[in-house]
Amino acid sequence: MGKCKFLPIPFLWVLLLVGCGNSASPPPGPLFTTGTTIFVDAANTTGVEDGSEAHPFNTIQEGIDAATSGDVVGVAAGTYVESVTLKSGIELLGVDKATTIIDGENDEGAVVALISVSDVRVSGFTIRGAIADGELPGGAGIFVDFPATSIQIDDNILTANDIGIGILNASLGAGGPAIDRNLISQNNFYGILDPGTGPITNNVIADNGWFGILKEGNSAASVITNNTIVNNRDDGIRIFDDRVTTITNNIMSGHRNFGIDVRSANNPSAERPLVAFNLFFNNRDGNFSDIDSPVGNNATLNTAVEINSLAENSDNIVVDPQFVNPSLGDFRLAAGSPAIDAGTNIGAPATDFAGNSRPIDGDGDDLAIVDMGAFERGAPRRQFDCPSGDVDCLINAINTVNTDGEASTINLAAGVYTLGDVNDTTNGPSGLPSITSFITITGTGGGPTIIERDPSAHPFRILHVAGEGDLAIDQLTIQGGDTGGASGGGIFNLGTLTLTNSTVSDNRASTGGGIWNGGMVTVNNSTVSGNSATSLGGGLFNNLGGQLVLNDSTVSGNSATLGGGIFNNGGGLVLNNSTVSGNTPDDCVNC
Ligand SMILES: [Ca+2]
Ligand SMILES: [Ca+2]
Ligand SMILES: [Ca+2]
Repeated sequence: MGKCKFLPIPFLWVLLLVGCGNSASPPPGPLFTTGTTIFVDAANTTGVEDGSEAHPFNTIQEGIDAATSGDVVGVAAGTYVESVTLKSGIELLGVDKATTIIDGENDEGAVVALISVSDVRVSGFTIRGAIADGELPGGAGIFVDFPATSIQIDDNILTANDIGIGILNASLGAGGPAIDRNLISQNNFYGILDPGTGPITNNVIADNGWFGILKEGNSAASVITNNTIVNNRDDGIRIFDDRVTTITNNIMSGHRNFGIDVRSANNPSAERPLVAFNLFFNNRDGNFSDIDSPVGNNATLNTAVEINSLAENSDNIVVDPQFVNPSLGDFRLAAGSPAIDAGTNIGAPATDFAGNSRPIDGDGDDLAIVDMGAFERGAPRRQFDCPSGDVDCLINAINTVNTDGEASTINLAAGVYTLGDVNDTTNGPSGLPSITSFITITGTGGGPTIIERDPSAHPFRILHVAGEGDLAIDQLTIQGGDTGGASGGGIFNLGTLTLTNSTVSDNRASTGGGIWNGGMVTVNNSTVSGNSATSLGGGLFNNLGGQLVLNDSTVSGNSATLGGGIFNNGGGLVLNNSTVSGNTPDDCVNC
């Protein structure tokens, strides 16, 4: 859990759509309920198509044509080379936006057209290929004309179009589309053109050729909240002769021109945008441009003081947002980002781009405030810091976490932590309290960090992980444990144990001299060496029902009666790029 898989560049955006960290919430909305769903699957080449689950249509338009108001058109993964036109009252849902692709193949108009419709939803697709050879007005991935109420465009990828989402006649509609949680990137001209009255929330709008969002020519009043708008070639947001627009909780960075560019030269009735609680950074020509009379202020405003000096503006900041990995398209907020808990909860959406709920107290001050941008960062982990060799600090920290259950990291200064007494007797004696909660123990560098048993003390192992425990060890050496007859000389694991950049050495037991496992053990870039067992598994013993995974690790110089390196007693065992060699009398039994 909590693992975030980074993907190669061509698929970097997949990172954003699968979500990472503590993301758990699936996209909202029902998917593919038999009885109300028309099924579409490009893979159906039988020639028999009736829209049932057994005989799906093989084009999306066939599914829409067969649907009546209230139906869902559910589309299986695949690439659909077509342009589709929606009807009112239909939900068009792809099963997975990364793999359910509508490709207009250089359609000069729209790939998905919503013309004078209401009560429709488009969700779960990659939509691409609306391209008009560089000519205006250009093609739109999703094109909305005469927007009415209840149009929802959410959780899509719009890329490789002239315009990601284009709306026409927005000022005439009763309500514009709600545009939420879309990745709108690498379109030739605009990310979103003239959004109308609907809220624009939680979108990542990046690397588009001109503007991230353009509101032009009396588009209706709209709300732009909690978007991450980055690296578009021209402006992040341009407001041109427009109705009042509320812009809050957004991040605008890396634009060649302006973060926000307000122009109103031609229309004395144009209204001022309300700009509050946004983050601006590194917009080359200026963060906030407001240059045209008669209603403009004729200025380029760069500092937060300057931007907030306008009567309509407040609480904006100018600072590096500290994205996790912007060069790989990962615009989540890193720990310590100034955008964490810096927005306003008023008017903020209840979830973020990844579908995680907002707001979360991301800075640990017990106040849950919405973050700026499309991503809400999770709660910080509690940290304990122990001075070099302070065993009491380590024991007290483990006891505290076991008692209150709040996942925590214990940082150990470099040095030797020598255990002199038994602290727990579960499955035999241990020098530290049994781990019954979520704990990371990490060396902080600057030299080795060693946890060892005092050689003159009574026998005990170093660590015990209970079935409900989850222990991660990083940059530590676990050495000198001796159970005096029980199993697991260094570590006895029944729960989840992860060793990274660590060493388990010179421990002794009956079975599992270094580690005895009946749960889940993952060993990354670590060494298990010089351990011994009087019977089975000198380095590691993996019991029936256990899972043992070694990545980029070494098991060497251990000894036992059988299975000097590893004795696998019927558990799952995976060796990835790892070495098991030089053990006595053998390296690996049942491997
Ligand atoms: Ca067909
Ligand atoms: Ca927050
Ligand atoms: Ca807070």
